[in-house]
Amino acid sequence: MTGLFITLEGPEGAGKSTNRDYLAARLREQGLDVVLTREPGGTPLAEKVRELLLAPSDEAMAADTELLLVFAARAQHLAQVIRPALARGAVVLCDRFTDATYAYQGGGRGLSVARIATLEQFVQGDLRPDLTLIFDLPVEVGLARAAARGRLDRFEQEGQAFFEAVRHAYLQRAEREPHRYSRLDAAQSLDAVQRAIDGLVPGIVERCRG
Ligand code: T5A
Repeated sequence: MTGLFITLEGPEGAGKSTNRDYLAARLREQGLDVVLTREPGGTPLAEKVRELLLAPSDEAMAADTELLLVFAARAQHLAQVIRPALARGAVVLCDRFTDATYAYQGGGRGLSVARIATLEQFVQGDLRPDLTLIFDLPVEVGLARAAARGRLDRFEQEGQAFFEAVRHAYLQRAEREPHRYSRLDAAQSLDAVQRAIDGLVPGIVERCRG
């Protein structure tokens, strides 16, 4: 068995967390060791950084501060959770990872791809996800789902243009590297999305056992 690093990405309210749990259950049925985690966060310290990133505040956060906090949390998460799990042969299912940085800090905030790539290399070395599921849906549908949950976090308070840029950045990345990304139509019913996920399970199991 070799470890497999799978990330779930997409705009707000796309169904990443719901479907991460669904995929984990399907993979565990196949006898795989599955670790569920998320970003920003995934360790007690990284979860504290998450609170800083998501809490609305009177002091505007500079885009570079946001970028560095995201990667600081990621360094901790990699050291404590992701690398050890992959080393023991587990499947890591991570709700958001560095594609979110390219989408939100790159697409949304307008930071340069080169700057993000420098930090990516510094923090991750050569580690990249083996497979990334992109849950894609119109921005307004995702925001309506997120809003139905109640109080909006610091990112969810951004406007439509910000999230259109986030979505565009995700789709552009998926187009450039089609072998790593699998795009799912997240505007469909949850049942339909989960049937599509069922279709991915045999390939994932094969990669783990291969
Ligand atoms: N961030 C993160 C960065 O800026 N840079 C980074 O590098 C990283 C890693 C994290 C924030 O941090 C930012 C991006 C984010 O703004 P988060 O909580 O991880 O925040 O992300 P959110 O997208 O805000 O999480 P959500 O919980 O809103 O979205 P999910 O996980 O995609 O959606 P989920 O599964 O919680 O579903 C939302 C609701 O929709 C329903 C669910 O039941 C739930 O009620 N739903 C559906 N309803 C109908 N049809 C479907 N197909 C449905 N799928 C789900």
